[in-house]
Amino acid sequence: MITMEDIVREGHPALRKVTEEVALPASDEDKATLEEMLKYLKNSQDEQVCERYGLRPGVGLAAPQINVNKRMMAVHFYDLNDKLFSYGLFNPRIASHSVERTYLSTGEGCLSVDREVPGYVPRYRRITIKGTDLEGNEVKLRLKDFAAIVFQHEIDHLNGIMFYDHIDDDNPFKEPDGAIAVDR
Ligand code: LHY
Ligand code: NI
Repeated sequence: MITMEDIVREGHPALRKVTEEVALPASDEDKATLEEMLKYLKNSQDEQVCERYGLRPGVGLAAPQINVNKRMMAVHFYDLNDKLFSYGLFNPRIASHSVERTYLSTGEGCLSVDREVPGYVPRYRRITIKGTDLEGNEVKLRLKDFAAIVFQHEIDHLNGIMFYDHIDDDNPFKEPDGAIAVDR
């Protein structure tokens, strides 16, 4: 199973690479890796497993974070309406997005960053994601607010981008133009 020992931290070159497209249909090995990533998220949200293995709770994970240079990401969380978003995706991409922005009022964190980085991270408020799920189905997801933020955070990892790259250095808590805050 994936534990915090497998998760690379800030400064590791894997986090700054643009990852490679996954050849589809996915190999058994790629599928197994992605399933493990999704399993990490579920484990990290299970109080007992989390405690026992010293996991840091997470809602999203991207392959470069376990030093795998491929376009794969997993998410597992409930949104404000208790709707479950649980996916392992190959080659996810933003097919379209709103002009309107959003940001998490608490700022963002990252399983690969062992410090707090204060500031607002501007994100698109609505996005449409296209990708391929663990069963090999092409999926199209329309996401907004918190769900949109998490997917954008993970897709950024596939392009070597960290959340704090988006924070305004001079004024970290500047309200992004035309943005609505999300509380989670
Ligand atoms: N995981 C973060 C986590 O806490 C994702 C995240 C995204 C947190 C947006 C807060 C806001 O689950 C990762 O760092 N994955 O890359
Ligand atoms: Ni992250």
